[in-house]
Amino acid sequence: MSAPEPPLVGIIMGSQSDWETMRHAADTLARLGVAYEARVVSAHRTPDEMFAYAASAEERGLRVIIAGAGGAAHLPGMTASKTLLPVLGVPVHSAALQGVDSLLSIVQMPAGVPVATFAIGRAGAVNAALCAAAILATSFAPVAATLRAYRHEQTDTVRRNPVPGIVDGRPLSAGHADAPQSPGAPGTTA
Ligand code: RP5
Repeated sequence: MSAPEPPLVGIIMGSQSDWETMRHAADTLARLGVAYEARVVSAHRTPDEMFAYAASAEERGLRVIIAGAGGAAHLPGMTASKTLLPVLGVPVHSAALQGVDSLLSIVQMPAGVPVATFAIGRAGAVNAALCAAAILATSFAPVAATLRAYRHEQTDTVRRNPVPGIVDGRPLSAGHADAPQSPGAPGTTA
């Protein structure tokens, strides 16, 4: 049995409640064969752990950090302040303001410490993982190959299903639980 690969991507989130969103980043990295770790570290509930995580990330071998948070979402920016690694921020949907608060908190970093910001919710989590893979693909040829295959599969899925409401020969009603949210994306019927 071979030793598990050291993680290249760190997925962090401010609360256990964020996992429902952030698991889509984990699923996407797993599908692409990218080794990752996932942790709950909160900027305001466990600031010491958050600082230690960010400060040690580079020397532990991580190449990219994906940080998800909701509400007054300062985790991505605070993490970015303690590392030179690229930080990809995912705004988690919030009950009070539907994630617009999370989005604005993450995207409006003042000049000097960047956080790449993605869409609210699942789409942002999936795309943050794809972007992390694209960053890694510049150094790791196998990741580039897997990412290219993922794109081709996504394209093929759309071409194979040109009739609205019919996916792989099966009728799907709008809003049906099995309806694909985006062709080729993890966790869909594509
Ligand atoms: C943030 O507060 C977390 O990122 C989460 O999205 C939000 C709510 O956290 P819980 O009250 O559900 O733990 O820190």
